[in-house]
Amino acid sequence: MIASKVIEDLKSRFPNEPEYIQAVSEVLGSIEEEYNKHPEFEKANLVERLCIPDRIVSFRVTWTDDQGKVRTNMGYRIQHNNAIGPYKGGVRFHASVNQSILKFLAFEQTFKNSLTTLPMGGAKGGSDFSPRGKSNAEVMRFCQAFMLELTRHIGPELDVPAGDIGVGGREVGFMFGMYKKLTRDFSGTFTGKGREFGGSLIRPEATGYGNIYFLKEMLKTRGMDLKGKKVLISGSGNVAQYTAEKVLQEGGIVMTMSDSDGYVYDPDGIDREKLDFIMELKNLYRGRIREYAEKYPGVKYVAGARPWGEKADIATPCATQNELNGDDAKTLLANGIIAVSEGANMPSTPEAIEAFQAAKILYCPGKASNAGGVSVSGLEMSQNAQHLSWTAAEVDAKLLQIMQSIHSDCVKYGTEPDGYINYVKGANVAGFMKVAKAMMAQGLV
Ligand code: NDP
Ligand code: 2IT
Repeated sequence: MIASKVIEDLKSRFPNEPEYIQAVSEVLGSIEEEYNKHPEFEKANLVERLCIPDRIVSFRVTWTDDQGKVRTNMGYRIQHNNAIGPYKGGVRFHASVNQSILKFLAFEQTFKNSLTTLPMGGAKGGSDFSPRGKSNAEVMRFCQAFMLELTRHIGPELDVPAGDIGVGGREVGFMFGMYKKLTRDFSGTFTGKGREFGGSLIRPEATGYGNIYFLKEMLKTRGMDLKGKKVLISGSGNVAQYTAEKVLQEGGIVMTMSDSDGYVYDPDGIDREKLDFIMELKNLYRGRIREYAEKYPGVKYVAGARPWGEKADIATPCATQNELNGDDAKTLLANGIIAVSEGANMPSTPEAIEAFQAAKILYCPGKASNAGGVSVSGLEMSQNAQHLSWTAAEVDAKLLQIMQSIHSDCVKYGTEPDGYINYVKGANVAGFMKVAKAMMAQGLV
């Protein structure tokens, strides 16, 4: 395989899918050397079979808003690869959703799920519907309409969706309810369910907690920990909130959080009580982060910007793809950043990754550092299949163990001759090898 040739070919076949090409380019660039040690992979054209999804389902979703107007949105499910287990991955509801974004997410999910040590293939779905500004009843009607189509493509051993941007406990509840009504089956077909109906304890916390467990492992390789470290967090949704919670538990100082309108910088740090305010503001009232600056004196609110210009020790982007570019990376480095751990999927642009790696700081891609969410989803599937539930402490201990094992894999496959750990290479090679071996064993299917 010559990675650049495969990428050029994919670009000409899928010319309007920049995010998909970006994700594929990152992976192929780092697995090329390992792949070429196995001529049998090339003979089976494994590379194309791994890059192109098994199946793309797209459909129209028709629903009625509170004014009685009939509305339409697009719905999608990308079933990327099921070599190592049933398709598994989140559902995103956001106005920006399109096929390219979901293809990049499903591709990433395949490698991420492989890293978790659990038997899960990769998928992603979603819609260009945005829950922002919609009433509860509108969100319910939309979720039900979305499920009228999605239901026929999923199942506990076939494809198990979960949350992502714009899809939290409320949306999963509505979708699971409609799935159950249509199939008459109470099965573990969704993860991230409410704890009263089969949801795993610690699933809401899992992505953020896992992100910080991973960061701790990275810091340990340089004899450091989080105590007293200043941390920049972007986003204020699920991943950002529980990333902040774990940073506080580890003695770090949370300087910023954000939403799509701007960011807040709190010179005194966002402490436990202030984080509770943000959680309530975002989860209960669906408010804006600007309101934090209105409540607490001395807090700076910067509209239309991201927090990367602020001085800190650690940055963890937890909002969305391509939210941290090459210039941001240069600013962070000039301000003395020592580690970047991605809570979001592909938040750093290729230029930013290059800058972090050239400066040899600790940098980990989302497919490793944010794998805690899908890991606990996998644990939720196990609990559902056994019709039992584990305690929060049991699930948290398993999550920690999984994040530590992903870190070890990154060290194993990503350590360079000078000792620098290339987490991008480590995660991609480790994730790839397991899927590749499974695909080879299963023949041309
Ligand atoms: P939420 O919807 O809970 O929160 C998303 C946050 O990011 C909000 O603060 C939102 O602001 C902000 N945001 C969303 N889109 C944009 C944008 N285009 N520009 C700026 N800010 C934006 O989502 P999650 O916390 O679940 O997901 C965040 C990231 O983590 C995503 O990349 C997701 O793929 C990834 N992830 C999520 C996992 C999970 O378990 N939920 C697991 C692994 C990764 P606003 O409120 O203004 O929209
Ligand atoms: O990107 C992700 O890993 C998720 N949104 C979570 C997927 C899942 O199935 O829990």
